[in-house]
Amino acid sequence: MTITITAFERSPDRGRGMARDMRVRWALEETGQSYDVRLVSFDALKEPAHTVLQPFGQIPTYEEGDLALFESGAIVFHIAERHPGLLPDDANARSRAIAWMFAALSTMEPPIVEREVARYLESEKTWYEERLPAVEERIRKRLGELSFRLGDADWLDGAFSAGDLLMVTVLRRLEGSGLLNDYPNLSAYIARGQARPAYRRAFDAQLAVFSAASTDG
Ligand code: GTB
Repeated sequence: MTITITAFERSPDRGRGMARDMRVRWALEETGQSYDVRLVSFDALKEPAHTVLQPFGQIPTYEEGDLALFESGAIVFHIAERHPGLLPDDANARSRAIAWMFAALSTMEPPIVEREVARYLESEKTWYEERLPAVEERIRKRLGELSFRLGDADWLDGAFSAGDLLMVTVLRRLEGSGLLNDYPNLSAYIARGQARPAYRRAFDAQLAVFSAASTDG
C-alpha cells in the first residue's frame, strides 16, 4: 500500500530539515519504506481537504490505505510498530524506547519550542529580554539531565531506536543557539544520528523540495 505524507510546499527553514516531516521521513527511511510526499501551501493547510486529515491545519500527515494519521510522534510510533528497525523486540526494552519517544516530545521539546516562540513572535515585547534567559535556563536544565543520563553511550537505551530518532530531531532545533556548547556528548549524539544513512536520505529528500521551489521562483 502506498504511503503518502505531507510536507511544506515552501518550508520557512529553507531546507534545514527543521519541520516535523523530517522525523517521519527519517523513520520511513530507517525502516525501508518507500513513500510519496504531497506538498501543501500555507493556505491549503487550513482548507477542509487538509483539516480533515490534520484538525489543526499542520504538517505532517500520513496516509496508507484507509488509515490517516496526524501528529508526528504518533506517525513515527505507527511506523516503528509496523516495521522492524526502530523498536526492540524485548518487551521491556520496547517500553523503555517508547518512554524515550515521550521524553523527547513531552519533556525536551516544549521548552525548546517555547524559546522559538519567544524569539520569533515575542521579540518586540517589553518583557522579552527578561523572559528569554528564564526560558533558556529551563532548556539548560533539561539538557544537563539528558547529558548526564546519556553519558558516553551512543544511544539512550541500547540500540538506536525511535526514541533516539525523535530526540535527535528535537535537539537539532537548538542548532546555532549555543545552548548545546556545554554538552559535547549531546552534540556528538546529534552528529551520530545525522550520520546515519537513513537520516541523510531523509534530509536530502526534504532539501530537494526547497531547492526545486527556489528554482521555480
Ligand atoms: N504536534 C504536531 C506534530 O508533531 O505533528 C505539530 C505539527 C507542527 O507544528 N507543524 C508545523 C506546521 O504545520 C510545521 S513543523 N505549522 C503550520 C501552521 O501551524 O500553520 C514546525 C516548524 C515549522 C518551521 C520550522 N522552521 O522554519 O524552522 C521549524 C518547525
